[in-house]
Amino acid sequence: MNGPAAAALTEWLAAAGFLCLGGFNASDDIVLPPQTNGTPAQSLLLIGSTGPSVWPKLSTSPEAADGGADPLDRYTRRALTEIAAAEGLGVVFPFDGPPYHPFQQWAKRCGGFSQSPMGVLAHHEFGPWAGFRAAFLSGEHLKSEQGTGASGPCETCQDKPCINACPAGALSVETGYDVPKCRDHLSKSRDLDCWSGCLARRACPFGGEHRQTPDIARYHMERFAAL
Ligand code: B12
Ligand code: SF4
Ligand code: SF4
Repeated sequence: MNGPAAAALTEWLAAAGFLCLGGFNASDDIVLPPQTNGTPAQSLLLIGSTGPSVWPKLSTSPEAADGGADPLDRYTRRALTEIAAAEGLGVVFPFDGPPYHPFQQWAKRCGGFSQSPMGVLAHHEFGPWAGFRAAFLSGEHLKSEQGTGASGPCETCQDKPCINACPAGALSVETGYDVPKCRDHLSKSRDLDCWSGCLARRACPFGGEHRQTPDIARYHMERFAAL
């Protein structure tokens, strides 16, 4: 997508609290899901949010007021389905599954992201604070693939302060993120600092201005703990 259509999409996404993190064309190594009408998708746009961007929109939404489960996912589904339909695009979501769509693989294909020792992908601009909210699918090829083409910051991050910041020793370069160790630590007390946001993520020197506020971080940690 290029020109005026791309500008309109950017505006609609921003008004709903989201942004486009990149895009790419289908290729031999990445087969995309079919569009809503069943025909093969030729390109994908990755839609995300960073830190608190979506929160002001969510907090005034019907989904936040109705007391139901998973307001963020339900708001995301409604808002992004409307935008995709207005643009004639298909849409898939990261929370539909299992089986889940490979959003992290897609983000790496967009460029700008690297695999961090925490499992999340880190980005030069957004650090470890980019959440993936949807992928828009088009039957047309993108004229130019959108994304930096470069890798994220982890490979050249010498000290990797995220690793030592974890009080549970749940992270290592060799073995990545030890989920049971992290869960054991969190289960000790609801007053632990980690409940206001993973200390390892907060130690990353990239993307500090996109960091989640403590209440948003707690929302995500509660959902993680419940899975
Ligand atoms: C299942 C899942 C988990 C499981 C992981 C179990 C496992 N070993 O697979 C659990 C519950 C542990 C988990 C935890 C978290 N997750 Co999670 N998770 C997912 C989910 C829904 C599906 C992953 C999957 O199976 N994909 C299918 C395969 C085929 O796709 P893939 O791209 O190849 O998958 C890669 C990931 O699975 C990754 N991976 C493997 N193990 C783990 C463990 C963790 C913690 C993560 C993040 C990734 C990861 O490696 C795969 C190869 O690249 C994705 C959404 C999605 N659809 O991708 C979010 C997702 C990966 N999670 C995400 C996040 C942010 C978290 C949390 C940080 C949530 C939080 N608290 O804020 C926590 C980590 C806890 C912490 N310390 O803060 C984000 C990552 C964003 C990013 N920038 O990379 C995603 C993309 C959700 C989103 N909407 O943005 N998660
Ligand atoms: S601290 Fe370094 S290794 Fe850890 S997530 Fe940030 S850039 Fe990647
Ligand atoms: S939430 Fe806490 S224990 Fe879990 S990985 Fe992050 S810093 Fe470590």
